[in-house]
Amino acid sequence: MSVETAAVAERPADRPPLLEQYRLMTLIRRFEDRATELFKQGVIFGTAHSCVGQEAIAAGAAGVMRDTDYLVGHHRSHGHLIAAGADLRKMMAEMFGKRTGYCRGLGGSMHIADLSLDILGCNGIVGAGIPHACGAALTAKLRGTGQAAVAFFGDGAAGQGAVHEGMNLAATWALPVVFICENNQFALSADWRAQRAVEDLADRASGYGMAGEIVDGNDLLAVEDAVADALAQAREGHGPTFLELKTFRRMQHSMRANLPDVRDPRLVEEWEAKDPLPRLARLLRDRGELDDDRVEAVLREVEHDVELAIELALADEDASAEELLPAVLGPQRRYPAPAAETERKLGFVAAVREALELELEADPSVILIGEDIGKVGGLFRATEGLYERYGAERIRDTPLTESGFVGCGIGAALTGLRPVVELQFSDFAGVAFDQIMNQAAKLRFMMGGAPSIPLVIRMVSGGGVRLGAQHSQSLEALFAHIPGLVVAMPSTPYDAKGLLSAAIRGDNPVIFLEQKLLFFGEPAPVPAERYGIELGVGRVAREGTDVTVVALGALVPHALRAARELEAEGVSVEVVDPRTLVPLDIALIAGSVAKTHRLVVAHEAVQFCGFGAEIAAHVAQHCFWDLDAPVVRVGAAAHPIPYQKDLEVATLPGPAEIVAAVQSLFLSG
Ligand SMILES: Cc1ncc(C[n+]2csc(CCOP(=O)(O)OP(=O)(O)O)c2C)c(N)n1
Repeated sequence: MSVETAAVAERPADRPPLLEQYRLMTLIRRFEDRATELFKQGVIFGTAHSCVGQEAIAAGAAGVMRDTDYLVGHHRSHGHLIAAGADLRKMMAEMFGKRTGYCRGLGGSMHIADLSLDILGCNGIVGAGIPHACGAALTAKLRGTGQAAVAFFGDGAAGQGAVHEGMNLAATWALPVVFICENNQFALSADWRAQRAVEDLADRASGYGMAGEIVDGNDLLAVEDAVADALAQAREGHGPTFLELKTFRRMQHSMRANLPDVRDPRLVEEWEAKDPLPRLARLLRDRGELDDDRVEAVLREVEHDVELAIELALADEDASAEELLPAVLGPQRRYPAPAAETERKLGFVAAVREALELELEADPSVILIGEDIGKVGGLFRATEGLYERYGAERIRDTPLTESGFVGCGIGAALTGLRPVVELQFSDFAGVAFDQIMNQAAKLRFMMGGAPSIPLVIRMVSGGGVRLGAQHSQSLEALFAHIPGLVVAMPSTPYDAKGLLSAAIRGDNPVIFLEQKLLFFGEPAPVPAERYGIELGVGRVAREGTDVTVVALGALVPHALRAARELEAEGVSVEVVDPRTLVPLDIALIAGSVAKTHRLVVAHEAVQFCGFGAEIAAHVAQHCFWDLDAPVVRVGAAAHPIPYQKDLEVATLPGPAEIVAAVQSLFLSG
């Protein structure tokens, strides 16, 4: 009896019959071969990646996963999707750019997801899905559902920061995740042998403090056993496992196949002989479960399934432009105004804290994630006391791993939690930027506008406290430039509480900017009750008739001071606070300009390419005939924030700059 035949004898009865696994692997191969042909014919475009040669991994993992386990794929995931039960027609339709595709033609091959099957998506950014799997596993753990997350990635991805961060986070929090590294030996042209100093990638597992195992990825039975064991460990609370599945990519890197294949032909030949499909066929023949007729019959069946999917998908309607904008952000919710005026006063940070507390109280799916937010209560004390009240599970202190925990928040948001992630300074967004820009902002769109991503990323922003160039930036324009992010920038304690509450209750990723200078402002009235302010609705902070000053965040109090000074000169200033930059209440701004005929836009951020340019351009184009003078911008000079006190003060615009800007309008008018 061969080793494999012996393994079959011990194979648990609850696994899919081997013949079914053979059929599944044949189906995946047929799908990939036909997709490759269709790519060459120009029916599929862009890029797509064949998993031929790696089918045993997809079938083996799916064979032992529960239907409810979360699956996170990568760019080479057609096999994982098919094995998890994805609809072939919708997959083909997606690759054809049809509106019946999984992502309505907005995502393409690399972004197919099916949340109804707990397939959380694939990824065009190598390694980026790993933290999402951690977030899904966190949801499962906190809810005690017994689900686990399985994340696939390649040997190339194993070098990515997001992978390291995700693995460390998963091990630290003992999350139920199985990390499946499909070591197909090449990352595009990069031979894995030249990409690491460890003997095997799974050696890294011990460095994270998790179990690691090297598995023959072309042996279906070995894959099933390894993944089943890892899933059992995960479900029993023993945390994640790193499985390195040795395999080989039989085809070129992508279906486009436009690059030279640098792989040694002898290696290609060697692994051709180890192809998992004939290998399983041999085993089945040895056991008398497969013969030529059955092979033919299976081929005919899968050909029929794939051809039918292609035929139906080809007849479907193309993706339509009407789908585009609604897919970017979910609708904003409206909230009733607080019942009564109040005399009670809070500072800015206390108002933020109160919003967090009320949302934690109202909704058990709200959790907070960030560095030093627990016992310390956050660097600026916005989470003070929440750890004591809501405990370590919901107020989650993290390792220093911004990319890891922002990505974890995304995965948690995709699976039903409402995470509020704190970045201590908006400057640190740089190390989490892929998760913000390519993941949080784009997942809804790339998945066809379907999923909600209720994720709030709070960031302390701006200068004024001598923290230097890397802790003082105002980066709102950067975020506002990325479709798919709501950007909130409150200027009062009242707005901070109401906007944050709305951000947490809403269905979109929100960048919530808390400007440091506002922390030192006078306490102001804030109702004690839970209330929300619709994101996208600005306010007139002060009425006036001669000039409109649109001010952002910390510049609102400066603009109000400037307005008081200018009043003494007989100039009546209207101060408009947009409160959110995305969505932007442009109607409020345009209405004010129609009344005052003059506009100054002021923000703390660098003026060059700042958000003020967007407002100025809009008004210049759409309100031109209302203007009696050019639009003037106030912002910081184009250099990083300096440390030295006088230099920092001189860099940040204040009331004097706004006064001067307003005066210049009347001189030129
Ligand atoms: C962050 C990032 N870097 C580079 C690329 C370009 N790229 C796409 S796939 C790929 C190779 C990935 O190799 P691996 O993770 O081993 O997966 P495989 O393609 O072998 O399945 C590269 C370099 C990318 N998409 N994302």
